[in-house]
Amino acid sequence: MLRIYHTPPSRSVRIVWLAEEMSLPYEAIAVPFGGAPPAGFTDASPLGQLPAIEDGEVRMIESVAIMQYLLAKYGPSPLEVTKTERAFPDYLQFLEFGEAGLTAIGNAYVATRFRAPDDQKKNWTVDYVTDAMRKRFALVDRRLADGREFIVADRFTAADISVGWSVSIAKYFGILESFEPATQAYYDRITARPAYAKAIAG
Ligand SMILES: N[C@@H](CCC(=O)N[C@@H](CS)C(=O)NCC(=O)O)C(=O)O
Repeated sequence: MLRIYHTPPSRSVRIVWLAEEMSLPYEAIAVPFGGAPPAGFTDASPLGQLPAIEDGEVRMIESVAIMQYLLAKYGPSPLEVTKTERAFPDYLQFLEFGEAGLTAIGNAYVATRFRAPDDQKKNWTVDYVTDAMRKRFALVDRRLADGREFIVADRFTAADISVGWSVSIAKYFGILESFEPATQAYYDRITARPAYAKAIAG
């Protein structure tokens, strides 16, 4: 069975959320922050990061790649936009943008906020990262400003899981003081899904 190393609110939420949306059987294995890792975790996640999966002989890290793998292996699913659909380029862009554009840069913010000595918590780099993230989230605001319900393709897709987790974590860490109304409505809409509730509950 698919094993997902999962501790909310980390990026492993993306994987459990997708598995729930696809009704995939899986086992979630908790990885305590700062505690002893469970058996198998070090092999599955050489960088010690979440998420990681084991699926038979497959070991994977990188949340968006794992989503692509699960969709390809256990699909077809309407959560994926295929190359014959007009929204295919937008789908690829926002699927990747959720991690590469929106949140990868945020690791420096989180690490500095929680691990840096007090006198180094406020510095030029933190201000730069915060400003860069706000600019990147403004692209999500602009995308949603026309009233669309979902980020691409007029339906809920894996791109919403990718971007949606990023929006939720920006709220969690208070990186954005408030959302634009369209982004707030988007956040409310996608986090009301039962699959998200299951994933964030752990
Ligand atoms: N690009 C990776 C990032 C993984 C990542 O940074 N995960 C965080 C949790 S959300 C983590 O494990 N941080 C602890 C660390 O880097 O030591 C992905 O999308 O899976």
